[in-house]
Amino acid sequence: MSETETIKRPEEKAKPKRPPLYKVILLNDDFTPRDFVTKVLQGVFRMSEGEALGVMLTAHQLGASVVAVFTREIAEEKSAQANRMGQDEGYPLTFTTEKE
Ligand code: NFA
Repeated sequence: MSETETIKRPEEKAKPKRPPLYKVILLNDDFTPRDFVTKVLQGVFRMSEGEALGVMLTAHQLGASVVAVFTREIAEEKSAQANRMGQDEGYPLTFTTEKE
């Protein structure tokens, strides 16, 4: 430490804060075609076909599946975009976000 450097009180110490993370969750429904769900996951969440099939099948079998984790703004944007793609085709496809 140089002689002129300010000594910070502990409560003033620079604390690099990681932003809180939000999960995007895919919910199952009885109407949206499996192939459509898989295509949305590939397009919006940049998944390979295999990854998208795995996430789609998990939601289909268990009722819900974690898709990915992002900062709040990105999680909300991507789930809104994916929900809009379902709505545009008349499907009840639903993605939600949840703070980790
Ligand atoms: N359960 C839907 C079907 O059998 C497929 C689906 C999977 C929908 C995951 C939504 C989420 N067509």
